[in-house]
Amino acid sequence: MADNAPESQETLSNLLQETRRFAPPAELAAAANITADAYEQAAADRLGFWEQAADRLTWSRKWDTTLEWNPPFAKWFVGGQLNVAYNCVDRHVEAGNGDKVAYYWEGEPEGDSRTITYADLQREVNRAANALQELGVRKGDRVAIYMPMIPELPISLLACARIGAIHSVVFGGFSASALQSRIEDADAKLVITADGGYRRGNPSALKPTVDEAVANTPNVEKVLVVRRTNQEIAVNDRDVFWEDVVAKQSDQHEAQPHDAEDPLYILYTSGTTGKPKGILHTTGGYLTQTAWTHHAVFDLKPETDIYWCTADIGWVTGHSYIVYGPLANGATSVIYEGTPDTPHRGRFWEIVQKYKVTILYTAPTAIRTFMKWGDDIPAKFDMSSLRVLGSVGEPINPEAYVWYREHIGASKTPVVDTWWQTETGAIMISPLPGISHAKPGAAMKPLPGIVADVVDDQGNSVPNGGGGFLVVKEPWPSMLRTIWGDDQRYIDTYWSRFENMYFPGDGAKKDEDGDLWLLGRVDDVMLVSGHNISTTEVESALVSHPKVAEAAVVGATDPVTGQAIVSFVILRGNAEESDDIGAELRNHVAKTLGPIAKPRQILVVPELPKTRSGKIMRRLLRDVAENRSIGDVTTLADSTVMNLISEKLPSAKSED
Ligand code: 6R9
Repeated sequence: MADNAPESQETLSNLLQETRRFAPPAELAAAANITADAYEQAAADRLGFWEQAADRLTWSRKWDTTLEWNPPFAKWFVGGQLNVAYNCVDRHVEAGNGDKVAYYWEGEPEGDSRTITYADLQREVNRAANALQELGVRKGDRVAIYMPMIPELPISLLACARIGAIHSVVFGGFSASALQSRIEDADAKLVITADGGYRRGNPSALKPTVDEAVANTPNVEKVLVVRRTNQEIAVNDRDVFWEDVVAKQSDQHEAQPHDAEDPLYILYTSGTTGKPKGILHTTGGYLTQTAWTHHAVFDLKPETDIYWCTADIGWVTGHSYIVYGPLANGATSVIYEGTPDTPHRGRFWEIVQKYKVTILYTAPTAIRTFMKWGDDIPAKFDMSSLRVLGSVGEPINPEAYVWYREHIGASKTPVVDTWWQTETGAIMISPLPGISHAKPGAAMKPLPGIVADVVDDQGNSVPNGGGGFLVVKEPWPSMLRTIWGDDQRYIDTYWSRFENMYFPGDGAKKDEDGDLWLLGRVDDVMLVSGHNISTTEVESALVSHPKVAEAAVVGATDPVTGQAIVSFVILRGNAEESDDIGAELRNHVAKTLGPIAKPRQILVVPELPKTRSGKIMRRLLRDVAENRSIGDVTTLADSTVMNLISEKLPSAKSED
C-alpha cells in the first residue's frame, strides 16, 4: 500500500484479515437460553424486550414508565421499586434453594476454602445490614469498601444495597492517596476494610493504607475491619471490628424496596488522565441488564453450571459478573482470593478441576500470560467440565483467542469476547454462544436491545469493511446515569463528540459481514504516512507469530512517516531471543497486514506496563519510544516494570 493510496482518507484502517470461524456446538445451540429471534424481537420492540428482561427480577412495585429519556439523562423503569439484595439472595431461599451454593470461596493459601449457600449468604448479609444501621449508615449514605477478595466483600456490597446505602469499592491495590481522593469525592462516612489479604503467598496489609487515607478525611465516622490475615495492626478510635459488630447481629433483616432509579453504587474509573470519574449506577436498570446478559452471554443454567469470573470485585467486571448478575440469576460461583501463579502456575486450572467449573470468564492479559508460561501447564489438569469461555478487558488477539479455545476449552468450547465498560455497567457487544459463528478477535454484534455502530469523525455510519469510532445510539438500562457530582463532565466526556450518541472512546471496525471488531482506545491510534492504524491490529499480528506471547505497540514521532510503529514484545516461554528476531517479526507484520504496518523497531522486553486491572499502558511506552523521561506511573500495577524495560533499551533491535 503506497502513501497516496485512497485508504489514506479513511477514519481507521482495516488491515487484519481473519478467516477462521467457530460454529456453536450443536448440543449447546439446541438447549441455548437465547435463540436468534431475540435479535428480531428486540429490534422490533426494544423497550418491550427490556421490559421482559426486567420481568426476570422480583419487583415490589411494577414500574409506570419503561424509559424517560432526556438526552443524555436516562431513567429506566420509572416508578418501579425493588430491593437488589432481596433479588440476589432472599428470593432464591424463598424459592427453596437455600441449600444451593452461592459461592465456593477459595483462599490463596491452599486448603483455605469456604462454601457459602444462599441461606448462609442471606444470614450474613442480614447481619451486615443490621451492623451498618447500628453504625449509623442510612439510605443514600456512601460507604467506601477497600478489601481483599474474601466473602465479606460481596457481603458488604449486598448489605449496602439492602439498606440503600451507596457503595464505592476501591480496588485493594490502590495507594492511600488514591483511596483518600475517592473517599473525599464520594464523601463516605464509613470505610469497610480488612487487616490484609493474601497475595503471592504472603499476607499483604491493607489497614495501614486506610489509616493513612482516613487521617485526612474527618467525615469518615467509622472504619469497619475484617480480620483476615491476623497481622498486627494499629487500632484507632474510629475502628470497629467485624467480629464484634457484625457477628452479634440478628440474622433477620427486613429488606425495604428502593426506587428503580435510587443509586446503587459509585465506581471510580481513572481513564488515561485526569481526576478519576465516579461512575454512578442505579438500581432497576442495572440489575436488569447485568442479570439478563449473564444469563444470555454465558448461557447460564443455574441448576448445573459452576461459574467462575476471575476478576477482582474492585473492578466493574467483579461488581456485575461476580456479585450482581450471577446472584440475581441464582448461580453457583467460584471466588478466588489470589494470583494465578501461587503457589504454582497451574493454580487456575487446579481450581477449574477441583470445582468442575463449567463457565470461565477472564481477561486477555491473563490468557497471554498463560500462553507465555506454556501449553504443558493447563494440559496437566482435567478441565473437561468447561463449556463456555469468556474474555473481557481488552481486545483479544485472534491468536490468544484460538489458544484459549484450544488449550483451555479442548477445542470445543465457544469463546465469547465481551465488550463493555465501567460506564456501560453490563455487556454490550458479544457473541451469543448458542447462536454466533464466532470469529477469533471479534466481539461480533451488539446484544439484542443494544444499538451500537461504527461512525466516521462526522458521525456518519461507516460501510462494511470500514473503521472508525464506536458509538451507542440508544440508551440502555445499565448505562451510567452521570458522573458523581459532575453532570457537566458526564456530558462533556461521553456525549459531546457526536450529537445524541454515546462515545465510549474506543475505535472499531465493521468487517464485510458487518460484524464488529474492537480496535483499542482511539487515543492510542497511530498515524503512519497518513493512515490511522490501530494498536490492536499490529499487536495481533505480532502475537500471531509463534515466538510472541504478548505485544504492545505505540506510534513514535518519525521525520519521514509522521509517526512510526515501535513494538514491545514478550516472547513465549520456549522461544529463544535470537539476533534476527527483530527482522523476523517486522517482516511477519508486513506480510500479515501490509508494508504500511511494518514496525520501525522491535524491543524484546520481559514485562509490559499495565494498569492494576491488567490493561496495557501505552502512554508510558510512548515516552520510552520517544526517549522522554517517563510520565506519571501512579496507575501502574508494578512500578519496577519501567526499569526493566529501560534496562533493555541499549540492546534494542532498531532497524532502518
Ligand atoms: C469491563 C471493563 C473499559 C475499556 C473499554 C475498552 C476495553 C473491555 C473489551 C475491551 C476490546 C473487549 N475493553 N472489554 N476492548 N474488546 N472485549 O473492562 O471495563 O475497566 O471500564 O474498561 O476496556 O477499551 O473502553 P473498564
